[in-house]
Amino acid sequence: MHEDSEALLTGQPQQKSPSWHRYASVLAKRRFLVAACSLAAISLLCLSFFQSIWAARRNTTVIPVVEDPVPPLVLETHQNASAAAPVVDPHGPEANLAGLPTAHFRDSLRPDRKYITSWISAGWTNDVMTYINLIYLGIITDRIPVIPMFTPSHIGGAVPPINFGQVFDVPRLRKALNMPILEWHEVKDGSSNEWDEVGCWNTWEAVQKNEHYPRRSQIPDRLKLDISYTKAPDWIKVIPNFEHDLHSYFWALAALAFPESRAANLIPPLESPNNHVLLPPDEQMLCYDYLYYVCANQPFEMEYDYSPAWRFVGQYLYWTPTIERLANQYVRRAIGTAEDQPTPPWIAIHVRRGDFEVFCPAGIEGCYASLPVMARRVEEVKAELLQRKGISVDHVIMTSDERNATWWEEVKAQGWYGVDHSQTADLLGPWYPVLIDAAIQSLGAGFVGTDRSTMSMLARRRVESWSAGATRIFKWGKPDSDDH
Ligand SMILES: Nc1nc2c(ncn2[C@@H]2O[C@H](COP(=O)(O)OP(=O)(O)OP(=O)(O)O)[C@@H](O)[C@H]2O)c(=O)[nH]1
Ligand SMILES: *[C@@H]1O[C@H](CO)[C@@H](O)[C@H](O)[C@H]1NC(C)=O
Ligand SMILES: *[C@@H]1O[C@H](CO)[C@@H](O)[C@H](O)[C@H]1NC(C)=O
Repeated sequence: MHEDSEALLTGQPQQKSPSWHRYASVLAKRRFLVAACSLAAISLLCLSFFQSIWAARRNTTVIPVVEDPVPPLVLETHQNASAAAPVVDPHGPEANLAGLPTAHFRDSLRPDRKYITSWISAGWTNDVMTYINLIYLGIITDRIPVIPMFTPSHIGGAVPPINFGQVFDVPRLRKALNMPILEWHEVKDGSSNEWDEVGCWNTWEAVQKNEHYPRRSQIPDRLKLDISYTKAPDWIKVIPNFEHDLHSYFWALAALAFPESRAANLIPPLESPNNHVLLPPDEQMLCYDYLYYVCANQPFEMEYDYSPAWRFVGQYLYWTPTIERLANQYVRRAIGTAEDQPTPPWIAIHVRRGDFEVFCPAGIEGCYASLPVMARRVEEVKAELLQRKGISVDHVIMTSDERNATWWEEVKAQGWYGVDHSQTADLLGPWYPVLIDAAIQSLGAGFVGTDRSTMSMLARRRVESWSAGATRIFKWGKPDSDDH
């Protein structure tokens, strides 16, 4: 399900010159560095010197805004800091940024690289999809995606954000896509109190007419970005003038990343909220307000087999080894497997409830799918796994945002297991119940999920892409919605 936004912004355009001097001095500093390093014979030494500083710093850096909870349940540690010389990933920050994170983001950028970024503004699953779209747009514009953090939504607004790389395996993604992918905390120092002025495209006002401002997001404030927005042309919108859809085309947005279409579509920008500057869309750190509603062919296409964002990006976005290990650990505990035994294969169910009540105007009685209906879908999945892959799966794990204890008793009466999250938030942090559940949903041999839930949709796609698993999505809304 997608959500919509809030609040207001106004501002009369007024001409002010951008602060080029700052950029020029960065360039000058960088030229000095480059000159120093290129004294032919010592250049290699320079490189390894910076790499070793980098490696040393990376092993000790604490990012104040987003702390990495060290899960006490984790058995293996990460890297051995004093182990052999670091191998530089050509797609990582060392090779694609000027150095360590800086107080102003521009000081980190390499003049010979182009970057792309965007913000999030919905529930966590939608935010994952939005970052998938950002990376796909990076592919087709030949730019390096710079991914911000995840900000809390359903888990409570006061919860600190979590870095993208604490959830998803970024090194593995870079390798699979064979391209550089960066995170904002690698570019701008998380403890910086410095604001950066930047020009971005405002897509929101080109796809809808109700909100007279760019899409709202917590991210620009978190990153201390003071943004002057330029409204994107109306032709980015998939269904012209149609108020009930908000999508734009990937390639329409991509066109704006290139000099000719950019120049042809420049109009007076909106003033930035802090310093009241007017800036055209940045050419080095290209940015768009919001990329959730973007498609290649039709709205909400990540559901469909051909979805390029899923095929070229989403399916390669694996959980970090830590998340994956936690998911296995929680499954073993749920079904009573000893810690030192391999996790047996399982079928996960995702029942999305919570705010889905709004789809049940006549009350939830008979609106949600019943457990016997889900049980039939589970039996279909078991039968398909046996027939198609010759595996017989006995364990069924329920994940849900439902809190009704009576309902959970009925779940257990089906012979299914629940995941015990009574300690999870306290031990690991408030992000972890949903992260672990999402991983459990996606790492099984089969999956049964809720129609209209993007969390279920991503789990289904992952099970299909990662394990060629068997999946079913149950419908709901009427007593007989999925009663077959
Ligand atoms: N722990 C846990 N939380 C869940 C589960 N299902 C839903 N939630 C919570 O409810 C939120 C709803 O999903 P979001 O991903 O935030 O919202 P969304 O992107 O609109 O996703 P859908 O509403 O499912 O389409 C999740 O982020 C969780 O916080 C679940 O199975 N386990
Ligand atoms: C890390 O690696 C070094 C060198 O290989 C070794 O001497 C040291 O014992 C290792 N430390 C840990 C904690 O594994
Ligand atoms: C809790 O679930 C039970 C069984 O599904 C249901 O009968 C009951 O009405 C629910 N209670 C609430 C408060 O929704």
